[in-house]
Amino acid sequence: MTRVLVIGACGQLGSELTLALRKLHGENNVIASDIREGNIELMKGPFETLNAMDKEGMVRIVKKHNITQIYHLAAVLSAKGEENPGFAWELNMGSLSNVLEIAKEYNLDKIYWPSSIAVFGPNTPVDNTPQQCIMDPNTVYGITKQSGERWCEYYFNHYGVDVRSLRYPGLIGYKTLPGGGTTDYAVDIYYKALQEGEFECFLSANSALPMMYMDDAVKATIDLMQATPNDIKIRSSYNVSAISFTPAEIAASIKKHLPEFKITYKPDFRQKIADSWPNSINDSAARTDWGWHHQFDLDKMTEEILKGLKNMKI
Ligand code: AKB
Repeated sequence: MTRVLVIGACGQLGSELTLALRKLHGENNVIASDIREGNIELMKGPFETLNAMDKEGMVRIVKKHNITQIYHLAAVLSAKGEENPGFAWELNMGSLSNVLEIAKEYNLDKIYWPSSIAVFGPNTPVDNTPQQCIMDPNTVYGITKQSGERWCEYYFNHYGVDVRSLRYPGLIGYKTLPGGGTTDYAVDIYYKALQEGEFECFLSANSALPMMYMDDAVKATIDLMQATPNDIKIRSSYNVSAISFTPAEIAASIKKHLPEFKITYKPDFRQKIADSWPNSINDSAARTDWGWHHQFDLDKMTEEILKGLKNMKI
């Protein structure tokens, strides 16, 4: 029987992925865990308080719930990581090492760990960035994601741990707010458009970045984890892509619904991070190997988010 532990379940991705996993595997077979409690919906199912750096605590939960799969989502993101690089390294790498070691020691069936477009850097080809190319990340977050990819592949090659990973672009959902990322402006903009009718963007008008609506991110993750092991040809992390847009383009998409909406630009330190990342991603390996395809373009996503936020009375 599949018994899942989600680490970092109360974050932006975790809150939605955990609910989807509960639908798939059964409410009581998916244990959410985080350092703090999550929203009401998430807390309806099983929950354990866990600091991702606490290996003994993790082992205790794995044994208590007979866990067979771990989704390890806890991480310090790009912008936040630059405030305290030493801590970001410790948390991101230490927690991944704990999970991989536990998977090896307790013979777990499968592990999921997210990587990011932050593995790319200033010398990476910016358009249609290939799966394999120069990777010279210059944020601590990107360095941990690239090291993590190497570590995952190592555990697969040397110890047979069935670890799978995606290089997420900026993830855009509205149900739980993200924290500490460079792509987070693309979530905040929808809240500000409805609440204040205007938004000051910390990136410049023409900074194109790869992005993905949360429903597509959840689908990509579950599709990858459901694929048969032989179809997973890449054990570091797969490029996945959906849409790519600039702040000016997302503002134009919002204006179709809220014509009075105004955007201004005041780039800060996050501009440099955005400038070091690709504009768009080539994900042909994911599409060929396990059939990845996305469903949401920019306008469809805008429509969904504005409708959802209005229903939440934002
Ligand atoms: C961030 O902006 O740090 C993240 C990411 C692209 O991994 N959303």
